[in-house]
Amino acid sequence: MQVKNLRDYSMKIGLIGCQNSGKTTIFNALTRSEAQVTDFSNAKAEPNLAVIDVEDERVTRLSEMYQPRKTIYATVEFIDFVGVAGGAEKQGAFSPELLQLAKNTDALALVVRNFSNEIMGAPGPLEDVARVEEELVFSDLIVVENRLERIEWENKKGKKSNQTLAEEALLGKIRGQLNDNRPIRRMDLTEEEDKLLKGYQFLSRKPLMVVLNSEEENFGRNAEILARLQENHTVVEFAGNFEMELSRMTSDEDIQLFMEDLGVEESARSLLTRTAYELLGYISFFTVGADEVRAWTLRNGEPAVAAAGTIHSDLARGFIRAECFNYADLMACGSEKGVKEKGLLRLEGKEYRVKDGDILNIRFNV
Ligand SMILES: Nc1nc2c(ncn2[C@@H]2O[C@H](COP(=O)(O)OP(=O)(O)OP(=O)(O)O)[C@@H](O)[C@H]2O)c(=O)[nH]1
Ligand SMILES: [Mg+2]
Repeated sequence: MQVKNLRDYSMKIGLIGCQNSGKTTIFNALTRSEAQVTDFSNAKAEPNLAVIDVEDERVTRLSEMYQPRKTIYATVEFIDFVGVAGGAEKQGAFSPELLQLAKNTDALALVVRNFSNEIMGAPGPLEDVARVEEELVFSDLIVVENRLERIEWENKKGKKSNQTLAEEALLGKIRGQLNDNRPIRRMDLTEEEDKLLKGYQFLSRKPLMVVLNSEEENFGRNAEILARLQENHTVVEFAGNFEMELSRMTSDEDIQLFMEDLGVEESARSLLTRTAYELLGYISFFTVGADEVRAWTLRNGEPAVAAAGTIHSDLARGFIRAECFNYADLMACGSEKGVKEKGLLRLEGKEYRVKDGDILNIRFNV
């Protein structure tokens, strides 16, 4: 995966799917927005955008403990795209502008309709997933073909370099994969190959999860469809309409009752962001103090010096040690003092692999 600096970073998740699959409904539920939901497909080409805090109870509890002046949650941005048309309208399922936006996302959430609708008829979630995947593959195929043509033209002019030869070979391999209707996501690419693809933002390479948008009446009774979808994808199930109504409710007690009633254990917002973190291999670490309690995002497996760099480049440059304890230990001991007394405060070096829930204080000198 491409390395990017996660400082001031907001994870971007694009909601894509066929027309009328409930993307805007789910977007509203996730972001407590009131974007227009229609039965007829939206001619409006502009996607809806919203940035929300990542619900993380740990940040809330840390904030209660430290009473800081500022509490900063990680954020996630949702982008609600126009639906992918089927049949004859298929050409240009993604307009150039949409394509550009979709390319800048970190992950895609493919919303599939699992409710009947007067206009669209009975749902076909498996077919819809296949159709949208095809659309992603098709969009990448165009990019690959164009680039290969360009390379060939340059080759003819005698501009061969080892770099372009390697790129040509790799793109040829990818083209074969795409022609077999297989997303690039499923290819095992070497580090070398990954580097060659740095300038590309292939849609079928984006981490993707499927959101099965079920009718309230059927929610929780779709084991068979879920199992089929899970053969190839990470899947979550929502009852979109229900979630949208839930997001408009203000009483925590009512929300709890409604959720219990339908057998929903976790809010859509929390489930989706948590799944995205897992899909992307992201973890959270925290910084705490009287001034600020803050959640930061890091890729799983990254060392303490990278965590320091996420906070500020100076902290990475002048890194001495990381004072480190874990959120779970803090909660068990009741205070930072308790953590120290139990000997659970550690001093870690640059190479220490940061774990989800670590609380770090970077000692540095520049
Ligand atoms: N029964 C039922 N209807 C839903 C659900 N989610 C969405 N709908 C309905 O499906 C229709 C389309 O919903 P939208 O959220 O606008 O769908 P969309 O995917 O954004 O549609 P486009 O942007 O036009 O592609 C509306 O009439 C919604 O009320 C659901 O969970 N259950
Ligand atoms: Mg919509």
